[in-house]
Amino acid sequence: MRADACSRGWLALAWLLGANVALAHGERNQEPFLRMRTAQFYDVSWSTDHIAVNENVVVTGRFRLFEDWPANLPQPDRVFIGNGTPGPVLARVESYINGAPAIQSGRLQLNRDYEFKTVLKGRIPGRHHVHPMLNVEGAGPLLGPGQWLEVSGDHRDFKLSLTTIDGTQIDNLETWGVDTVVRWEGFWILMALVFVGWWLRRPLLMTRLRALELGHEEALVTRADRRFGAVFLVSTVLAVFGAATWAEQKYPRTIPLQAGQFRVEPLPREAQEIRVTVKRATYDVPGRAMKLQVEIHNPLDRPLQVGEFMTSNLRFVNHALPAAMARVEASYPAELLPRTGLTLPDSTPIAPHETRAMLIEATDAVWETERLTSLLSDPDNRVGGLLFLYDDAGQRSIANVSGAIVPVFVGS
Ligand SMILES: [Cu+2]
Repeated sequence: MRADACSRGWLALAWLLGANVALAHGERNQEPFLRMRTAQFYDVSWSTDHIAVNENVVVTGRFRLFEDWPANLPQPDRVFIGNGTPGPVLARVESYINGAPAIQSGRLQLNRDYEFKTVLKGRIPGRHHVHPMLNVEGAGPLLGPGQWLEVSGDHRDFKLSLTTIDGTQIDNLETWGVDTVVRWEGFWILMALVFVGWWLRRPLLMTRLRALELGHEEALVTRADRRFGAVFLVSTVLAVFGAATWAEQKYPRTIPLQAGQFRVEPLPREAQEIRVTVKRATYDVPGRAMKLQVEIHNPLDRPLQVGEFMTSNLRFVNHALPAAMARVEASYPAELLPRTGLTLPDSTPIAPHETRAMLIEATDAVWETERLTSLLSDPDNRVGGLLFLYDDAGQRSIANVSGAIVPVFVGS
């Protein structure tokens, strides 16, 4: 949510300055190493692009925690699945990782894949950018792709009703218990006012300083003051004790949500993992082209073809491969699907058990517009992403791609 708050600030500033801004919400401001080498989201889809207040949108997909996780980031020892939206415009009513409820945080493993599902309920009307998101303790929010969602209706109609495990019916969680909070806050504010008022009704500051200077400090605290102090102390302790007892009796069963951690097994590994070694990676600055010279070993008994290179939620798809094109969901945001896709100077299938050196090119202005070219000034200068390969039966395999990248400033 840090990114949200920050980008809202910038949006407000840009609006004040009369600038024409695109209404996304700050995902492009994250450093490239955070976006290219942490959580790699894929197969993400949104059940709809329009809901009314109180209706649900379901976001599903998978992510892989990248093998070449940045050394300067903490490991994903405590991870929480959420959603990246501009503020609490949706209420997350359900979340799952690999089918298990992901209400709590938990440890996830690097270089493994997980399936997620979140159910989000429309709360505040408007046009919102909705991302799946992983919060990794110490590393911050890691965003998946964002899709626009229209929420129509009236916020005043929003209702979050549920039945607790002890059978208590909660008509609307939004307002439930708020009266009690207001009453107690009011009580403590009153106590504070009485205490401060007691001392404020006297002559203040200069008079008291003068008394101190003359050595009359005893006159500053009277017997009545001491008695008041004692009564106040006792009544404060009694109020705290009484309130705790009252709450204990009214709500005898409470379960702290975040006290435990969830444990979930990652999805099974692919039977035979495909090894991709990056021999040389360059970014052609004037040509806006990422060129990866790789060596791919095909351990399978079927020929393989490169179908897609995915990094930072951008999908460079090989348009010549129907199996890869079929995997592009209709709901996937168009701005994250560069038009030229993936260029392969040598597109002949990699034969079973062959090791092939090949060039993969991803050329698009999106490197600039998504502000990924600043990776050239990242201290560790590494690029990362997933390579999707398909065999002749359309079966997909996913391989990690990572390596050091060198900028090329002069056109070749
Ligand atoms: Cu966004």
